Amino acid sequence: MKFSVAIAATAIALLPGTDAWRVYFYQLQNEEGPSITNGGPGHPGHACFSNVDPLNQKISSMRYYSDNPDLNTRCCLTLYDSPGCANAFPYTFCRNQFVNFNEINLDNDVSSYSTDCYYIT
Ligand SMILES: [Ca+2]
Repeated sequence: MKFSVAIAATAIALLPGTDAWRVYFYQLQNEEGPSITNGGPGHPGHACFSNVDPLNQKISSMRYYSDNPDLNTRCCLTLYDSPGCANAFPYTFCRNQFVNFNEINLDNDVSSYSTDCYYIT
């Protein structure tokens, strides 16, 4: 009995998106096609993720999870036109959401992204 409880707890801990910021980028609209994902604990501060290889200039949709309830932090995601977090697009994503990039004129254009995490007050 104790063993099965431990397995269940481990499975929940490994589920992405349940306890930290996480982003999924998809080559096609509506979360279809090849994808990449990344995430982190959401410690306060800024971080640049300098490329989206192998989907550079190919991303068409995004699923984003912003919060880490355990740390009480939230992360805002910024997208960039160029690698190395250069040439920011004028959009910041600070909540759980899904976006088809053609709806905001970013289809096949994103090349890097950054996070800015802070404590939710
Ligand atoms: Ca671009």
